[in-house]
Amino acid sequence: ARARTCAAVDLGASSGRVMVGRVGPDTLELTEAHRFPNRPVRVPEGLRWDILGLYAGVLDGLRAAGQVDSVGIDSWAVDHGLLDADGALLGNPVHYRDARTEGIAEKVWASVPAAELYAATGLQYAPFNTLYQLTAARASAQLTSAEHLLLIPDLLAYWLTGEMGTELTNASTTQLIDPGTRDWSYGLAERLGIDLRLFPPLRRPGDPAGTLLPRVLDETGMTGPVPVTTVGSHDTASAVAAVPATGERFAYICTGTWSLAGLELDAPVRTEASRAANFTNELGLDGTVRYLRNIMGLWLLQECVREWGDPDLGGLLAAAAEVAPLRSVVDAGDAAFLAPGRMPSRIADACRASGQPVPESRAEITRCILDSLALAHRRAIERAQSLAGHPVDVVHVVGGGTRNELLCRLTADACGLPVVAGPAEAAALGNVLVQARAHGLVGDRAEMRGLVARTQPLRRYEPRGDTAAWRAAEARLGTP
Ligand code: ADP
Ligand code: LRH
Repeated sequence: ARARTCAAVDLGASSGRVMVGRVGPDTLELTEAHRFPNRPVRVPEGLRWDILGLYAGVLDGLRAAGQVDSVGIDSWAVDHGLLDADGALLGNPVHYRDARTEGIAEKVWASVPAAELYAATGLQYAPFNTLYQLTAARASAQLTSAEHLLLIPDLLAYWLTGEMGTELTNASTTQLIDPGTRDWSYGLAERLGIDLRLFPPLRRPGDPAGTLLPRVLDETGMTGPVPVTTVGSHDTASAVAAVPATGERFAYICTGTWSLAGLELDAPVRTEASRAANFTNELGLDGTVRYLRNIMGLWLLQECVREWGDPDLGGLLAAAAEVAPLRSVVDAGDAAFLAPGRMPSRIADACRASGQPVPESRAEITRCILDSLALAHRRAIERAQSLAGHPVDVVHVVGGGTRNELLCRLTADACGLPVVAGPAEAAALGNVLVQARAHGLVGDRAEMRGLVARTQPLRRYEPRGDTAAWRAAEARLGTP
């Protein structure tokens, strides 16, 4: 059978990579062409993405990939570049961890109550939702003079092709989309004074997104035409597309900088109970909804490791495995952990405040983080099932965190369900598969997932013991 070569540009908050996928009806092979760090930069006005550095990494990666049949791009959500009337970028995109959105939500809720926002958009409250970022920037010189707003993957696609669009799965994280109509929430935007004309027209996974510009072909050593194909450009949408589930009764956890834990549904859940539990309804492929909760994820560990001067991760995890379990836990869903800096002492403070032993050694702090993540996974998956009325028998863990065996094992124990871990590069695989599908090489979602399950190494963790200890730890944290 035919097979084709698709390049996946996948930018995570901690690293960017260009992966090369060889895909056919019975083939799915992924190799890494290039990986580069994603290091945000603090300047006097705040925390910024080094977007030119990332774009240079993308070009290096495409050159290393060699000639390909198609290119797709996904990245972290909500962030964007503002462009002037000439199509030039106005400044470095603001990082979603920047402090500019502090106190902004309360202002928005004064004109549109939080319950009404949730009913209209189904989106969780997170301070960084694009809606709040745009409100924070309202009077800024950049936003006032901007003619176009491009979400990060759409900005890179524009630089590669010269064509502008707004990809739907990522647009759903702006909090300006109605998950029922899967179109802009026009009335809401008008009430909030957000000009939707900044966004170029919506495009959907599978749509063509132009071809590489002659200059880009030159720089990457490719021969044109090379199409850019729209994928689920939100990295989480791409990752969920590659979850190797074989039925409907599954939950997923996308573990990387974040843990995104929840379900794939046919329709959004916009009940008051769902809002109170801060579950989000992001849009996925083929009319699906990603019903999930954002958990701080391995960010907590990344920030500690950074503060400790980058010790070897393997050694740290081995030591953490020897520490007594569930001594102290923190609420890994708490937005208090969003900002960078001083993470070990912030974790110690949270343990002290809840009357638990304060973790002191690096191994103890690491164990506290992993126990806390597993506990947050348990809570999200349990709540998602009851709020959506959708029971599951298995938890699929995908993303970089699948390389952390202790985390996978603790997650199985905490959930009291088997965990199937892998693939680690789920977002890149989902990206490649959607390109392949647009080019007629694979069939529907179930077929894409079947192909991942047949071809990628997966590891199964059976739950050990009962979940009593986890329920007791949960009680120490209160209700959320
Ligand atoms: P993102 O896409 O958000 O940048 P990734 O999915 O690449 O994140 O996951 C990165 C995380 O995966 C790291 O922070 C680290 O905790 C974990 N990780 C990566 N490699 C390993 C490894 N060899 N052992 C344990 N954990 C790992
Ligand atoms: C993960 C992710 C997540 C968003 C966050 C901003 O990379 O896209 O789904 O909530 O970044």
